[in-house]
Amino acid sequence: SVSAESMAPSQDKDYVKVVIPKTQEQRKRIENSIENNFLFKNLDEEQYKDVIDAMVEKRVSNHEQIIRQGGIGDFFYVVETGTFDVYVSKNGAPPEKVHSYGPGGSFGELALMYNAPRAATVVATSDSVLWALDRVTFRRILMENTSRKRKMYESFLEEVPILVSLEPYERHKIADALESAVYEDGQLVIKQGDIGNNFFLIESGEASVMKIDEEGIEHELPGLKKGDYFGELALLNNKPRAVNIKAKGRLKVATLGKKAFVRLLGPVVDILKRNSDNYETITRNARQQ
Ligand code: 1OR
Repeated sequence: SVSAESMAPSQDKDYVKVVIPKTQEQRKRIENSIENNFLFKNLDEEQYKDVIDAMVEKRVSNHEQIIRQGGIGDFFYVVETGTFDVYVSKNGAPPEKVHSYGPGGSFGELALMYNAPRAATVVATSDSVLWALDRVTFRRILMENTSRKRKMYESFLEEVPILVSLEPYERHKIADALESAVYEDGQLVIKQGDIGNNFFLIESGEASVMKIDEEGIEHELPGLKKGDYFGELALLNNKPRAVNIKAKGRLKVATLGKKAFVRLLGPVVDILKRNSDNYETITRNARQQ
């Protein structure tokens, strides 16, 4: 379990900033590596500079072990180039591969956030370049945002039916990437025919679903409620939005961009596709009414 104390970001300003001298070229490479990483979103200018100042370049060879399950957490890592596999051994059983990372990925935050032993072993599967951030700087700058978001979405994501089959850690990664948005009664969330860029989960409220047929006649389809999702179809099939979706009363949604959707919902894509087969039946039934 996680004690409140270990989660509290340090309040005192009584720290010495870590500054590892680096070239302009190295700074540029760090910026590119963290550009699409959600843990680095919403940093102010000073925090952003402090993080880059503190990072250390680490070149590793194929097969090199970066983190050992059970070990002590010292650094958080961002991948600039190369690939890594993650292994977990449960109750002394042989380690199983559970995940892999490529450029832009990051790992090693759990032990630093929770003052816990390393939860997995991470091994390079090619010659690679990493940027390592020390524990103190990680906790001072990156932890607050990360743990706030993971906590905020945790209980909600546990109750989303499509996500129940995921590991808790996979839901944490989804939480890192989610952004909430609010729509007022009657506001259009998705417009039929538009290009799709986002996936939506309903945090609270309801949405109505309307399909306009070839003759321009609007048909009402079954509505959506808390825990339901929408917007996946255009992302799965690269097709225009198939329906109009409107807020029915105040609607709060959590959204994922397309890239994050593909990366994080990979394990449930088959379920999403299977479920979407039902849409045709639903649409047909609605037309017959
Ligand atoms: P850490 O500090 O514990 C190992 O060091 C890192 O591997 C860990 O932080 C995560 O950043 C990363 N479970 C736990 N840690 C994982 C997992 C994981 N995948 C990557 N890491 N999974 C659950 C396995 C039962 C895999 C989920 C896809």
